[in-house]
Amino acid sequence: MTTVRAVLALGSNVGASNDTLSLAVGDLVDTPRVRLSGVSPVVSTKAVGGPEQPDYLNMVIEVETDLGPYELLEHCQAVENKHHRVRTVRWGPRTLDIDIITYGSWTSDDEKLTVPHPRAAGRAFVLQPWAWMDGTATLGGIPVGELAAGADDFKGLAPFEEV
Ligand code: A4P
Ligand code: MG
Repeated sequence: MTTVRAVLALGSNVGASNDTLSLAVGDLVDTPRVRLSGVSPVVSTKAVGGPEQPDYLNMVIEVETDLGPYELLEHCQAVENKHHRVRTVRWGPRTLDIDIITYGSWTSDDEKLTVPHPRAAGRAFVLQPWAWMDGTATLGGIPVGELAAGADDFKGLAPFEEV
C-alpha cells in the first residue's frame, strides 16, 4: 500500500473557531487511513478576498495517508460538513474550510482538485503556519518561509492567543 504525505490547510471564521479547528484535526485522523505527522500553531489572520467578514483562525497539518487524492478530498469535505459548513458566496465566512495544499509530488489542474492548491503560494495564512510546522518545506522549489515573507497578507500575521 502506498502512503503519501499530504499538507492540509484549515481555516475558520464563524463560531468557536479554535475549538472547531482542534475537533476537525481529530476528525481528519479518526480513521486508520490518515495519520497525523505534523501540526502548526494556530494563527489569527485578516480575511483575504471575499466580502467584509471576521478575522480567521488558520492552521496547517501534515498527514500520512493511503487515501487517494480524491478520496482525501471527500474525507476533508465530510469533515467540513460535520462542522456545518455552508457554501453561499465564494470566499465567504465559514465554520470550517479544509484545503489540500500538496499531496506528495502529485499534481493536478482539475477544477475539482487542483494540487498544489493554486492560491497557496501567495497566502501567508497558509505558508507561515506551514513554515513553522516544517522548516524544510518547499513549494515549487522555494522555501515556504520565503514565500510567506513575500505574500501580501504577511504583515500583521500573529499567533492566536486565547482570551
Ligand atoms: N477544489 C479544487 N482544488 C482543491 C484543493 N486543493 N483543496 C475544489 C480543496 N478543494 C479544492 O471549495 C470549492 C471547490 O474547490 C471544492 O468543491 C473542491 O472540489 P470550497 O471549499 O467549497 O469553497 P472555497 O474554499 O470558498 O473556495 P476556494 O476557491 O477554494 O477558496 P480558497 O481559495 O480556499 O479561499 N482568508 C483568510 N485569512 N483565511 C482563510 O482561510 N480562505 C479563503 C478561501 C479566502 N480568504 C481567507 C481564507
Ligand atoms: Mg476550500
